Order: sequence, then structure tokens, then C-alpha cells
Amino acid sequence: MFTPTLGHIPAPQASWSERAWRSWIALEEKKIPYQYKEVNPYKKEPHFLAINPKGLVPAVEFNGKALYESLVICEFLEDAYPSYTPHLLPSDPYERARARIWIDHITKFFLPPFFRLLQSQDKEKQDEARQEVYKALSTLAKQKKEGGPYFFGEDFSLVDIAIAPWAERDYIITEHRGYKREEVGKEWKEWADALEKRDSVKKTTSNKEYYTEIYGRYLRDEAQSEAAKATRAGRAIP
Ligand SMILES: N[C@@H](CCC(=O)N[C@@H](CS)C(=O)NCC(=O)O)C(=O)O
Repeated sequence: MFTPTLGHIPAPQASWSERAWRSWIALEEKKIPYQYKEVNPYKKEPHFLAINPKGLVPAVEFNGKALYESLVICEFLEDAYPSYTPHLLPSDPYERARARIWIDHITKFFLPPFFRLLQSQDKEKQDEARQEVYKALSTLAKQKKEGGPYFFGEDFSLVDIAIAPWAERDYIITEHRGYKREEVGKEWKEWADALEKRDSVKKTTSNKEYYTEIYGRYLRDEAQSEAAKATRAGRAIP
């Protein structure tokens, strides 16, 4: 959970949540002072449910008011701190709309097969999900502007933030599910390489041993997160 505040308390390096990580990268990029508070979203304690009734991270408390949903939080930070740079969305309305179209693509076409790829125990279903992951990423990467490492070329944006956690953690599906960045295509390989080298991403990453336990549960299809349960039941992920 994040509270934009005047004091900056360094965060412990233990956050595994990809969605929380998006908001964290946005705070670091824009250098908004914040306080990081660790909560266990699986416990869904009353004080946390009062902040996010869905009981999911990330959530922020801003001037005593609560907000949740990773991408909404990132856009909120952009709106609430207009003088803080870099801006995470382009100034041109058409390009802003394009950013939102491709962020929506990540939500709808990348995340569901990513979770299916992790959780499927059946080889054929894994192959199918891996192909869907490749397709979603190559379609996205083909929209990337030339002349710089990020979606909008030289300008790092919310599209980069929306996908960065899965670029940094794709070694898990490489080690366990036969995924290769190169198979997606050159555009994605170069983009993903740049994302994992970005300071705000490196600074907020956690150590690998911590992830092994968390992702192990997904790889054995034992995870009990809302996303894992939805994937198992064939429902849309939250
Ligand atoms: N759409 C939400 C999803 C948030 C979400 O599912 N967060 C996960 C961590 S990545 C969580 O809190 N899981 C706890 C649970 O499922 O009980 C967002 O983008 O913020």
C-alpha cells in the first residue's frame, strides 16, 4: 500500500505483486514522496478492506482517502501531481488514447494467457497459452515507436509501466514453461531488455528467492489468489 506523503520511507525489498509494482514504479519515476506500507492481501484484514473493499494490492491513501486498481492509481498520480515529471502519458490527446488502447490490450490479451501458462499442468494447454502470450506481446511490440527503447520511443510511459513487471519476471516462464523472449520477436526482446534495465524498475524489484516460493504455488496450480482462482475457473481475472 502506498501513501503519498512528505516523508519518504524506503520500502522493504519484498513486494512480489506485479500490480502493486506498477504503482510503485510510477511513484519512483515521478519522484513523488510516499510511504510504503506492507500488507498481506491474502489476510484481508478489516483495516485493509476499509481501504480496498476488493482486498487486493495496490491501494493508496491520499489525504485520508483511499484508491485502488494499479492503472487507475498510476493515472491518478499523473493527475494529482501535474508538475512532477516525467509525464507518464503523452500530451497529445490522440497519443494518450493510443496509450490507453495498448494498456487495455495488456489487460485483456496478455494477462489471461500469462496466468494460464503459469498454472496449466497440461502440456498441450501450456503450448496453447504460450502461443497466446507470444501473440499478445508481438502485437503490442509492433505498435512501439522506433527511435528509442520504450513504447513511445525515448519517452518512458504508462504503457511501459503496465507491462514492465512481466518483462522483468519472464525468466520464470522461461525456466518452467519454455518461453523465450526471442520467439516473440526482435522488437519485444529489445523493449523487454530496456525495461528491466530502467532504474525505477531495478530499484523496486525484489530478490529472486522470494519469488521462487510465490511462483512455485502458481506453477503447481496451488495458488489461492483471486487471479489464480479465476484462471482455474475460466473467469476473467480481477
Ligand atoms: N486489477 C487489480 C488487480 C490487483 C490484484 O489482483 N492484486 C493481487 C497482487 S498482484 C492481490 O492483491 N492478490 C491478493 C488476492 O488475490 O487475494 C489491479 O490492477 O490493481
